[in-house]
Amino acid sequence: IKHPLQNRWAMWFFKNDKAKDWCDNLRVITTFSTVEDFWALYNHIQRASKLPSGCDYSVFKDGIQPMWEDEQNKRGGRWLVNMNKNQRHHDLDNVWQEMLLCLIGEAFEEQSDDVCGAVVNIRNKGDKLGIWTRDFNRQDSILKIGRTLRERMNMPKSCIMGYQAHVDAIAGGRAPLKNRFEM
Ligand code: M7G
Repeated sequence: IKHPLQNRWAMWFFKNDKAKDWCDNLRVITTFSTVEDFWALYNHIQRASKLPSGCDYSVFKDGIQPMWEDEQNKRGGRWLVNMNKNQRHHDLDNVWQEMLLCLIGEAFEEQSDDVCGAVVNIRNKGDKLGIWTRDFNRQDSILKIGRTLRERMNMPKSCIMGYQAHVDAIAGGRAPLKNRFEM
């Protein structure tokens, strides 16, 4: 018998094809709801660090699309972890794996309900990891999630994480997004 997870999750892949709309480049790979099915999937697919630049993996609760516009995301935001270029080789896959284990293992405990999913962006300018939560007004919950993340990922104190609201991303503009919270 397989070990059930608390939630069913969907894993998504994004491949940057500039000829298409952003949404049309996003595909579900599969869903899973047991520990064994997660590892079967994880071990079968390409490591994040081996993806071409411009690609993303996302893992979201089943029913939530990994986009700002989803009903469960539109009032939310993300904790963003920026990686520098030489971290792709050493750290990226480990940090992403730890993020996924936090997610599917419900490491955020009472805050788990606030968590929608996680994203890794492979980018030449620097890879990014994010945990998306459903409401940027829920400060206490967001800060607890941030604290758990920092501990579990063993992030050095020198590494600052920012929380950005999706509404700010949608509003766009050329200026860098302001952080609603930092830690
Ligand atoms: P990115 O892939 O998050 O980061 O956003 P990057 O700038 O490092 O590549 C790149 C662009 O993709 C954004 O400026 C948007 O045009 C588009 N995009 C990204 N996301 C996450 C969304 C989304 O959730 N919804 C929509 N409509 N577009 C998005």
